Amino acid sequence: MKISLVGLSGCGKTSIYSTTLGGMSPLEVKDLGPTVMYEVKSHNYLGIQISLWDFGGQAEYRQSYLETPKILANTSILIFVLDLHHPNQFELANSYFTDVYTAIKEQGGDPRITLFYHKYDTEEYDKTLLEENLQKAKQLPFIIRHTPKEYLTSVYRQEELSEFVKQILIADFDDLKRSVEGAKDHLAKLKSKIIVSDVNGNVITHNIEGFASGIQLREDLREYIFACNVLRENFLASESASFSATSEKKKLAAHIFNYVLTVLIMIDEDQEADSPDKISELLKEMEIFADLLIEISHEE
Ligand SMILES: Nc1nc2c(ncn2[C@@H]2O[C@H](COP(=O)(O)OP(=O)(O)O)[C@@H](O)[C@H]2O)c(=O)[nH]1
Ligand SMILES: [Mg+2]
Repeated sequence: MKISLVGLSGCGKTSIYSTTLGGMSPLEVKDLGPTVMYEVKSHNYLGIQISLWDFGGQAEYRQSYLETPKILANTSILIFVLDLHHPNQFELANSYFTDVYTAIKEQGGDPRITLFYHKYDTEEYDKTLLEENLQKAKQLPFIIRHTPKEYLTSVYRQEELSEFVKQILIADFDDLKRSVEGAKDHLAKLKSKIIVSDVNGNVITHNIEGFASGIQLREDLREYIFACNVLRENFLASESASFSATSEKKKLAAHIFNYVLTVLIMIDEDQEADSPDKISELLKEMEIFADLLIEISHEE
């Protein structure tokens, strides 16, 4: 699935990628250099193979995409990023969108259009002005004409931004959406700290306050899951496996289902425990979820 991230230079495209799928924090993206031409990043997300094309937005590159529109072909999802801190560029953004969209159409594509009203924050920006700009942006002809799915985004609300990106990635997969919602509901009812992710370390959902920021799992936990997965594959030679670690008062269990899905359960003995029934119910549900992921990756 090809996702094209498009917008004028400096509107925040690379930052959006980096703070969601790229595993960086908002502070780390402050001094990103401009993207030269375009960069393609590949991701396996819940069994779906995604290639995310970050199209550098400087004038010379914009010109070259339109001269070689083939590079825009096969876009399934077009994410257009509009910088709310630069209203003087709205008109230019409007015509850039129109040119890119026309080029994709001419290549036979029919992308789903998503719009990010980006930098919706008051980081070095005035609140009143921001709201004014938003109202002005909503009147842009391309937005009125195409009625894209809209999001108010900021890298400074990283968890929310990641949630939006996740929604966009799975929007075409109804069963998958239901399973993700199901997992969320389950976790909300449990007292143990739980993270559901895929074996590549993409967080699907968790119930730990203040834990996750981007889509990528924290590095130490990601490495732990990789290690467990290598053991499952090469030593146990099974589709699914469980691993556990205990110290005096803490217990950590990693369950891997059907090659793809992992459930990390962290139990602190000082805290009230969940009944074993509830935990095994969750694990059964996640096993079904894993089957679905396998189906999807075979369809893709
Ligand atoms: N205030 C604010 N600044 C942002 C946000 N996202 C990106 N930026 C800043 O905008 C500048 C350009 O970002 P970059 O990702 O390189 O833009 P690109 O050219 O579209 O890839 C950088 O200084 C970022 O720190 C945001 O959500 N809010
Ligand atoms: Mg860039």
